[in-house]
Amino acid sequence: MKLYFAPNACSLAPHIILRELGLPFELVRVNNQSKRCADGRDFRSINPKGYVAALLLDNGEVLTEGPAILQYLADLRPEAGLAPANGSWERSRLQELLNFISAEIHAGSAPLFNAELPEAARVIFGDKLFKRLGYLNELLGSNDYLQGAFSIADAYLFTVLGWLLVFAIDIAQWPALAGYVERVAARPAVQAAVHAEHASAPV
Ligand SMILES: N[C@@H](CCC(=O)N[C@@H](CS)C(=O)NCC(=O)O)C(=O)O
Repeated sequence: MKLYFAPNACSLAPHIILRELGLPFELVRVNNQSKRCADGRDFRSINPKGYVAALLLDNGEVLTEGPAILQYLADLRPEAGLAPANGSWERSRLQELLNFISAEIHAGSAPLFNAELPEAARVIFGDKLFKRLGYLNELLGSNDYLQGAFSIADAYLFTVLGWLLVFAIDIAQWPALAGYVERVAARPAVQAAVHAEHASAPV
C-alpha cells in the first residue's frame, strides 16, 4: 500500500492508523500546490480530485476520502479494535463521529486556511467552529477517547485539532480537548507518524 500525504494535512489520520495497526506501507509526499508527488507522478493521475489523502492498494485500486480510508484500514485488522464490527450499533456511532469530524470540523476549518478570507467571513466560520468544538468538549468530558478506547475517530479528530494552532485558536478554552490532544500525541504511533511527516523531503 502507498499513502499519498502532505505533512500535517488530513492524511495524517490514516498515516497514524497504518502505524497503529502495524501494516506495511510506503509514504509518498505530495506537493499540494504543484500536485507533484515524490515518486515523480502527477498526483491528479492518482486522485483526480487533487487532494490528499489517497491510498493506493497493491491491486492498483485507489481509495480516497479520509473516513472511507480509515474504515478500510481498521477493517483489515479488526482484532486491533480500532473500529467496531460493520453492521453493529457501535459502528453506526463511529460513523456518526467520523461524519461530524469530516463535515463540521474538517470542512468547517478549511476556509480559515485561506489568507484571502474577508474578516467578516472569518468571524462567521470561526463562531460556528467554536460551537462544534464546545460540543466535542462536552462529549468527551472525562473520557480518554471519543468511544471509550482509542479508535480511528481519535486519529481523525487529533489531526484536525492540530490545525487550531495555525489559526491561533487557543485549545486551552476547551480543557477536555486540550488534555485529549496531549493524550493522543503521546501514543507511539502518533509520534512516529508526526516525526516521519516532518522528516520527509519536500517535493
Ligand atoms: N473530502 C476530503 C477532503 C480532503 C482534503 O481536504 N484534503 C486537503 C488537505 S487536509 C488537501 O489536500 N487540499 C488540497 C487541495 O484541495 O488542493 C477527505 O475527507 O479526504
